[in-house]
Amino acid sequence: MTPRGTRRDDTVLGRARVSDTPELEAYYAELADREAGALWTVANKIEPWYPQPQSAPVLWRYAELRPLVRKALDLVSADDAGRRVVMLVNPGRRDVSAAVGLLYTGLQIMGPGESMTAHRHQAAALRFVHEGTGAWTIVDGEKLRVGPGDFAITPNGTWHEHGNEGDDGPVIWQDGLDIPLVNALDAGFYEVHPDLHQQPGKVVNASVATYGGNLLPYGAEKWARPYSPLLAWPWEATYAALRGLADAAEGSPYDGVIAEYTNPVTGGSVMPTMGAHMQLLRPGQATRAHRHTGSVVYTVAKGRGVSVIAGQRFPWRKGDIFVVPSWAWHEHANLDDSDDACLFSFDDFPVMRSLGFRREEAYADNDGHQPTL
Ligand code: GTQ
Repeated sequence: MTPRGTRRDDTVLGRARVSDTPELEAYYAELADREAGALWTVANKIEPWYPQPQSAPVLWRYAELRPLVRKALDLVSADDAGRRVVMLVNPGRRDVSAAVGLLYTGLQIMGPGESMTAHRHQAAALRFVHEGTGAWTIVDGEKLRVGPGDFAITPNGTWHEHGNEGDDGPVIWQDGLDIPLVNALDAGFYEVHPDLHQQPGKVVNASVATYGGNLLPYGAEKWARPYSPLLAWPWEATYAALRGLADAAEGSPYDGVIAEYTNPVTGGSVMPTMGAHMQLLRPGQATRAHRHTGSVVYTVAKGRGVSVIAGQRFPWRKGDIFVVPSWAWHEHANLDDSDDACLFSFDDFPVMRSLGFRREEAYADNDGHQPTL
């Protein structure tokens, strides 16, 4: 990424350009003694010309993570750990346990027959299932059964507990949470369920039955919460929708055939702090580069390809997870000439939009493609 404000930028009128002198250094020390400081010593840093993310682009290979995640099964019980999760930590964001920007992600593993107690917290969560059958989660009393490729949400403040009722091996799903955002705003709360477990309603995947058919059911206008009443999106329907969309529409020059998981009542993002998308790259398709404010965590749902992020090439295959920091140039390519590739992603775009921070730019040079390092 381009280094912060070049010397030329910083000599522009209106930017701080004060050199240290012994008098000034003594003065800074006096200010520091009183928990104060001179703005001009930090102005160019705290008001950059454009975003300067601490996060680096990173790709985590599923083939490398999977054995490590499975190892945790023998090392800690799910209940002792609370949640048995291997988190993915950006080298520039270790201090806040973020994968990128203010987004957290991790791989959670549950052995056959395991279950954990219920809790709720200020942070919102989402799940994308990597492998295994028998996974379930109960979200505010609704039991959801989820399998590979399924997407589910745990909106902030909802009670949730998870388990694996299958008998043929562990389940690995990916958690995405806005924990670093909640902590950055000093707004975190956490509660254990008074009975340790919820009493689930009788109908499994009730919200999918109610809202999952592209029809707005009677009474939907009464839904007044700031998140989607639909809590899960099965892979088969999502993939079929993307295939249909690919037949009917051109898609985005930057993302291929892309669609957002939405709140069926408002058409908006599934939760107020995090959005999620599924995108399909046609066989051999290579998109053009763009950049935007907002951080994104991608998971390869299908196929193999490569993404170029801030000039760096990241080849990927199914299960791999990679991140695009805010304002980093990025483009994606499907390296298979006969099959499509799919990328699941979640992001902080709803936060960017609601605060008026959304900006986007196309990469103009070189036919829309970055030169790679
Ligand atoms: O499922 O409740 O990966 O609270 C991190 C924190 C999962 C969860 C995580 C959590 C959860």
